[in-house]
Amino acid sequence: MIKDKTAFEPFSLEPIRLLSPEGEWIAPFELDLDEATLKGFYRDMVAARMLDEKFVILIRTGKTSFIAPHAGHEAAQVGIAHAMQRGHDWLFPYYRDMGLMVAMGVPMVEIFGQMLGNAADPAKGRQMPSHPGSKKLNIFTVCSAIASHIPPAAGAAISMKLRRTNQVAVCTFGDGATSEGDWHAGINFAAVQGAPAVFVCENNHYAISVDYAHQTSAHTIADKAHAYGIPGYRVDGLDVLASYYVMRHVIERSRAGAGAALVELEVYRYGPHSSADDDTRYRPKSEVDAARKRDPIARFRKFLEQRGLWDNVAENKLRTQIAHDLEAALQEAEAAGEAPAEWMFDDVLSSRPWHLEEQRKLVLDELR
Ligand SMILES: Cc1ncc(C[n+]2csc(CCOP(=O)(O)OP(=O)(O)O)c2C)c(N)n1
Repeated sequence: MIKDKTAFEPFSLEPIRLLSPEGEWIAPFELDLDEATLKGFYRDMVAARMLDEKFVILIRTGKTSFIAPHAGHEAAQVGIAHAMQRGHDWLFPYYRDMGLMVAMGVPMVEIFGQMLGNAADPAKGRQMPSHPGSKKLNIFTVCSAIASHIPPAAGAAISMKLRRTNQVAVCTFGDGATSEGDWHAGINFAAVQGAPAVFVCENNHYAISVDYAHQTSAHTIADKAHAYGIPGYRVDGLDVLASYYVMRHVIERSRAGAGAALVELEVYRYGPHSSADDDTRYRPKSEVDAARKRDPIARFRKFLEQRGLWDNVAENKLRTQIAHDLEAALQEAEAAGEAPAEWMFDDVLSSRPWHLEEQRKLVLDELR
């Protein structure tokens, strides 16, 4: 039972939901978000979706080599970002979080630079595409190895507690990650240390072709929190307001000293696992079509329309603006050109030892 926005109950049988599938506000407490904030959520969700569509063009035209579609995860990702103190708290994301990057405020030029791996890439072209990070915004760089970022998130949170920085570490991952040893070790450590860490599963029910029933016999991912003595919240991740309010409650409870928590945001991934996957091999098209009818963006739009905050004119204006911004950012990123080859030797060690110096010289001579 939900009593109010500061008292969500963990381990609910049904996912916590504040918006009906038709976009009606069904929470037993007053909405306390102003018009600009609500429209900001919607703008970020639409931008995330349009970015996902743009990535498909990038892969089909050979401009990038890897994408991990995030369409279907927008409500969850926008809810997570807006519940954080962005730039103060730390985010430990995973590769499907490009919509989360948009909502965190990572500049689009940096996002495209990362996808192109060129001179516009803050990671200097040394990462796999769809593996962003941001030093400025306290976003830990994505690592491909599933769940390998859980122990670093736990460590950062323990450090925040010891140093009394008033920060929270928010760490995201998929349902498959919860079967990894790193996941259990990291969460146990954060829990036992009472660290301000919020672990967030974007449960899209598949780990590539492995469906939920073959992944775990746990009834829900949130239930796994029982093992570590921390609360586990199960949330409708297609509902941006439920995602936001529960995340805000859980983040602020951690910040106030109540320790770690686990949140499960139930979503659906509309696209294949990645550009290297054919999802028609393991899930019926009818399942994807049915999921598309529960689109988180359409649902939130209905909510805004019912409150007189949105219409077709606003929708067209928004989409035109985002399309323009995305194209401008992509062109700016492309214009940056290739990442200089010698960048691969930068920032590896605090000073370059003789053998790296020698290799750097070899590369430069070769290029000349
Ligand atoms: C340690 C490790 N094992 C296997 C892989 C290969 N792999 C890449 S993504 C993935 C599935 C992860 O699924 P999930 O955690 O549910 O996240 P999703 O991609 O569904 O969002 C696997 C097995 C990997 N990257 N790292």
